[in-house]
Amino acid sequence: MRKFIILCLLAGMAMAQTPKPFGATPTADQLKWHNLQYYAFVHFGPNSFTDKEWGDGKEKEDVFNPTQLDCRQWARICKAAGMKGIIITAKHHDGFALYPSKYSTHTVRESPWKNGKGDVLKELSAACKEYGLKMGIYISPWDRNHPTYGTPEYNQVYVNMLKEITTQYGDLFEVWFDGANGEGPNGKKQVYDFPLFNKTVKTYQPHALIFSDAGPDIRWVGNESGFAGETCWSTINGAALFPAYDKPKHLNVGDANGTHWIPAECDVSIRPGWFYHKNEDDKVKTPQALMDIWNKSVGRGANLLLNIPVDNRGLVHENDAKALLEFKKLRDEYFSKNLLKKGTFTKKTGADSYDISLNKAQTFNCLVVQEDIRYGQRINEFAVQVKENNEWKTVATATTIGHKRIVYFPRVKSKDVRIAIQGTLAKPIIANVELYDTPAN
Ligand code: FUL
Repeated sequence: MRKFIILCLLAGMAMAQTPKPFGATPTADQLKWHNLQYYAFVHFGPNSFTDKEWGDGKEKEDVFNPTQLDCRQWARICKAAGMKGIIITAKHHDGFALYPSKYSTHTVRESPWKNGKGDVLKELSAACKEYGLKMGIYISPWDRNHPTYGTPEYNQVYVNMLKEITTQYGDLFEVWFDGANGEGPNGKKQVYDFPLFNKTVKTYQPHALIFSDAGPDIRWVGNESGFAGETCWSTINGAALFPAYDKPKHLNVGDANGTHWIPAECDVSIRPGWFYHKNEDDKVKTPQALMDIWNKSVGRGANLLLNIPVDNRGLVHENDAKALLEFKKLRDEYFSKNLLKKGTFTKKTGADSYDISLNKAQTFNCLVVQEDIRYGQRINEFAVQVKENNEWKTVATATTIGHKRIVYFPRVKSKDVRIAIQGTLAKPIIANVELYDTPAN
């Protein structure tokens, strides 16, 4: 009996400690996705050889002939750069498939590469496995080559290709549906059957998250510069969205207390173009520019999908590799010495503040904070304060937090830091706080 009473008491305590979720919350797969934060996009195909961004679908298969294609090199560099996965253009708007699809005659099989015996997706899948990276697929619904494009039959062709892709290359973490919808070879536009496309992905890869302008799992951030809104909600009123949604500002910011959890993903290229162009070899973004993108994507609660235009040899170009690795080094300089290590501080959580007391005064200029998004996104306004001469002084203010917020302020020396929560939709739940002295200012 006594044992029973103790058990009941413990169960009661556990229940009392578990907060109630507020509003829309992420699924288990979305939670895992948030933690990835940073992964690569690879645009590769005939355009990498013809110096185009959008092929017209009439390119001869002969143009695709990389002489040194090495997916292990891509994976090695992405891994060393701190990325968690690679999403590849299995098929871009020109319709050329990087794998030998049964449903097209415009593929690697018809190209001279490896005498038509090659399969880029197969090589990438093996390389990702070897380097512990996740793999994702971009497969453009717009197809400027396929003879059925613009007819209802094409939706089935596309579904067949989706099935090939989702069943032949192991686990996929993300499937990327581009919103572009132009004319095909017969001059007609396609009416896409997105519900059927989504169903196909979920049937064969139940854990893969679907990206499109409208989700259902991940939304476009509304620009190709890599910047999430300064206020950025992972929640949005999902019923208003559709593929090729024309309100980028809405996608950029989301909706406070929105009906659906559809977090933003920032896609941006390390060069001006998505595909490789020799004349952009000296236009690779600098580590500092990439840091700015990091702060405005990951630092605003979104994920960063950074594109690397693999070159016409089939390799990540030396200049891109250099920038990626230097950016990793820079991020480590910023974020490897968290001043809030275990045992160096005490904390006190109140209804509207989170107070940290360091064991001794420290110099810092950056605070990283995360909400416990399992219970929803709640905070919409907060200030970072430090105690100086026994008085709290505000050094920075910001709006939303969500998965992560990175806040910079002029360097200060103090023993006491406070996150003063000034606006919430529900009782705030902070999961993690970090403090850094970064090279930012
Ligand atoms: C756009 C496409 O039209 C571009 O070519 C590129 O693939 C980009 C990521 O998405 O909608």
